Amino acid sequence: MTTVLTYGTFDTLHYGHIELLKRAKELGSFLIVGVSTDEFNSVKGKTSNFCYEKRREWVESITFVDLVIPEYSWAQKEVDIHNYNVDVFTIGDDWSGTFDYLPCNVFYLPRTNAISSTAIRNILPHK
Ligand code: C2G
Repeated sequence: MTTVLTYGTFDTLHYGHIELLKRAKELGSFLIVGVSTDEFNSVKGKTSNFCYEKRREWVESITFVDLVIPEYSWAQKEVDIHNYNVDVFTIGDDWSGTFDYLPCNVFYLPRTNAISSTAIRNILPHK
């Protein structure tokens, strides 16, 4: 079994996220997704339209995602890689080079153009 790991906020889950996760799963046979908690979002300097519980629920509803875990810090990646025997770490190429230090295979996948949570947030009715 080849275990793949990725992380993200996944706010206003959209097809760009789905395409990323689909390609991540194609890199192995078991896909683990770390969803950023609301608290870690603040650390990342990101705001979300939706709370962690909703964002997690929607990622868990994706049939080819095998396990969802909380992402609560930058430093947990090495711990998760060890604890889950991760073979492959992958993420969008907006992070290219950032995670080369991780102790497993690292792949940066091209992002899907023209769609973003920011663009969606701008057309959603403001709370
Ligand atoms: N993504 C994509 N295409 C888009 C938008 C996002 O491929 N149009 C990818 C991103 O590259 C990332 C994943 O979808 O791999 C989740 O994107 P975000 O929710 O923006 O996550 P991010 O803020 O990049 O968090 O520790 C890593 C961070 O938690 C990553």
